[in-house]
Amino acid sequence: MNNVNVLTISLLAFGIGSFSCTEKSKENIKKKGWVIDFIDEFEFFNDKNWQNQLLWVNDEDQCYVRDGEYNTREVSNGSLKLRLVKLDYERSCSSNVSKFGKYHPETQYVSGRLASKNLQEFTGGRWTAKIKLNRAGEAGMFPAWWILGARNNEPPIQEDDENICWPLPGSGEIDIMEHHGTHGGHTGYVGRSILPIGTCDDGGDWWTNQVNLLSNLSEYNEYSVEWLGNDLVFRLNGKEVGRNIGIAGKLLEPMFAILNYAKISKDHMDGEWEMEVDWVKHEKWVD
Ligand SMILES: [Ca+2]
Repeated sequence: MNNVNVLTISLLAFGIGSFSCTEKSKENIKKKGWVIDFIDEFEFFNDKNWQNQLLWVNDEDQCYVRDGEYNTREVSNGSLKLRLVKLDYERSCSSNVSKFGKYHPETQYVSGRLASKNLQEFTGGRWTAKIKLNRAGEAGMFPAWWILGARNNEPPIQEDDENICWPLPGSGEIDIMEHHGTHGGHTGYVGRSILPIGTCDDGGDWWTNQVNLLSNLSEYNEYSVEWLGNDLVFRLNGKEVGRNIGIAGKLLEPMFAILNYAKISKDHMDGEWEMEVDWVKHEKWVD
């Protein structure tokens, strides 16, 4: 063997050796446990993650508007702000339609609602958002962080399979952080999964699986829901604070995230109600 061949073989051997080494280290760093498969840290508004959702539900008082109109949405300094804003006049709201085809009446209140529908949808796993409110405990406040089955038939309807009415399987609902100002005081919020009662018209049972929880709403906290075996576990800053037992399998369907600030009553309010979101993420469990 001449020197050139020895060199070639050595180089080949070295090459093969380092290739195996690379494969091995790739194998070593392959993640296990909870792995993030979606995160939005709100460095900018990413329309690959979120779209406006305009509709009228729960007889809500506000009108959802698009794209941060009236300062209802802002992404700045690494966070999302959704605001319920009082205007000094009533504006029309025919863009918000109920499931019975009724148009929202004119209103002085406008707000933002974002959904990750058809953009970021996941089955099971764990959803978390880091959220704070500028104010809490005022009559009518109804900010929420929640997830909904991807086949839900409410607007925007963009694919043929979005034809299942709330809250039947395919259109299931899990509320991760919902603050009802009239009942929640300054620290109360709820988590829950909604139980379908039977048909579309029967609606859902939202009280059986409701867990009444406490947090310092005006400071940043991490609110999660996690599929754990056949249970749904609600977490506050990583700690279990509530559990819906034996229900998780019934909600193992692709779901999208919703962030919104509603006004659930006709009560008077002044100024702005704001929900600030530092980030939203979804994680999957890898064995
Ligand atoms: Ca879809």
